[in-house]
Amino acid sequence: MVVNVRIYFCTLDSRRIFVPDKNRQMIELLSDLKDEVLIAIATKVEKGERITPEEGLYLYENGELAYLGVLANYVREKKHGNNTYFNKNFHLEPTNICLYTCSFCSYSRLIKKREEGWEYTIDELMDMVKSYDGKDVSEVHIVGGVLPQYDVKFYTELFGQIKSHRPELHVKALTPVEYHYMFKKEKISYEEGMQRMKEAGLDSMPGGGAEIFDEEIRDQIAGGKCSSEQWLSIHEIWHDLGMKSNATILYGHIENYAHRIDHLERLRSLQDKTGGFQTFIPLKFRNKDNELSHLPEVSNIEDLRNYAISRIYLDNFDHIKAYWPMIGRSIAQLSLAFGVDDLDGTIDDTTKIYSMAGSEEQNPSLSTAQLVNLIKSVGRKPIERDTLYHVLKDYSEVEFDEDKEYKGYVSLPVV
Ligand code: V47
Ligand code: SF4
Repeated sequence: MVVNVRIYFCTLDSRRIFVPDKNRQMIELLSDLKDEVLIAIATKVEKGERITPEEGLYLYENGELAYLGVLANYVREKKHGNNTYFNKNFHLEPTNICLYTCSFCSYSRLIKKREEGWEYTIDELMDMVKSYDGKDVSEVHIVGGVLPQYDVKFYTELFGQIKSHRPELHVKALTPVEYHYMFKKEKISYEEGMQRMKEAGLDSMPGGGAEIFDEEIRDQIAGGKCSSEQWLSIHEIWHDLGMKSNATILYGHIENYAHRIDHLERLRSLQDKTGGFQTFIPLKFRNKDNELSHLPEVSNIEDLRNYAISRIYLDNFDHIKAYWPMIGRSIAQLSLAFGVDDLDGTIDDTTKIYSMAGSEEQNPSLSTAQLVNLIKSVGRKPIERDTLYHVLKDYSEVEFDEDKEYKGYVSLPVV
């Protein structure tokens, strides 16, 4: 499904909606909007002022899709215009066996079912890295389960070997969940541990393991693994070393809107302190084959509202990313009008976390041409970036061979 999002806004809601003008000087919202709080929030956003947690909650409870879309798109275009970023990466998943038992996780195999999972050695993982030699990828994203043998020694060795083999490949690896576990086992502080990871070749940290920060809900869905405070502390220490990381939220399970705002608020506060977060990635809970399978998944409307509120609330985050294998290509396209400016997804089928949880894309793989055309077809500008958001290539004017083939066909002379 390809949707022209601007037309979509107008036809979806017959009330008058002003898409911000080209100079982005003004945003006017629904002229017949009666709700004073929503009018006040729109005015603040237009002026670039920060909204409060109470206003954030009000948006979740009362903000209609079209209203949220206009505001989030205003912020998105003010920050990035039409630019839509993507990068080329592959995943390494050393193991899917895990000591923890997060109830939303469809991926991990408990130790007692160890034979159903995989546990790769450094040599096996390096063979996977080498299989990308000569291929146009700028990042390796490493993620997996938590097991004792995957310790400080293992990962410093792995990062070192990747860097010796391919120094320019950005290593984005692990989360506070793994780091907390391995530093505790090693009896070293977070500061020392993160310093050692940096020296070994870790370039940045992905956003996983955040789940939901509210302690009660976290305990129910992810009990036993690092606490919210520990998650935030490890990111803070990493940022203090001058390094970057991402943040996520896992939404749409047993949490409520107040928990989502609490999560966003804790991230916004830390970002005020460190400025080290690059992008925020909302992750929709998928319910296949896990202990929360009885919960229905939230609707796509709710996904778009959640992207939009994240964009409006996190005024100090540069980027909001949609993980397309999780939500599917059509919603990923639509998300570009609801605050999202970055599309992530492996160009190869190298991650199993989401397909095992019932995500839209069971074998996530898009060629560069497909990803670029997916972005172009909703009127946005595809920009390849590296992990730190340096622009590598503007694809606006690039034509791919497959596009040419198509054009050749329609331009056959009429005789
Ligand atoms: O923390 C696990 C989530 C996360 C399910 O930083 C699930 O660039 C939905 O953080 N339904 C790990 N989500 C992945 C992650 C990530 C992904 C893409 C890019 C980046 C980045 C980070 O996956 C976990 C958890 O929140 N997850 N199971 C599930 N059933
Ligand atoms: Fe383990 Fe991560 Fe799954 Fe939790 S979400 S069980 S920590 S792999």
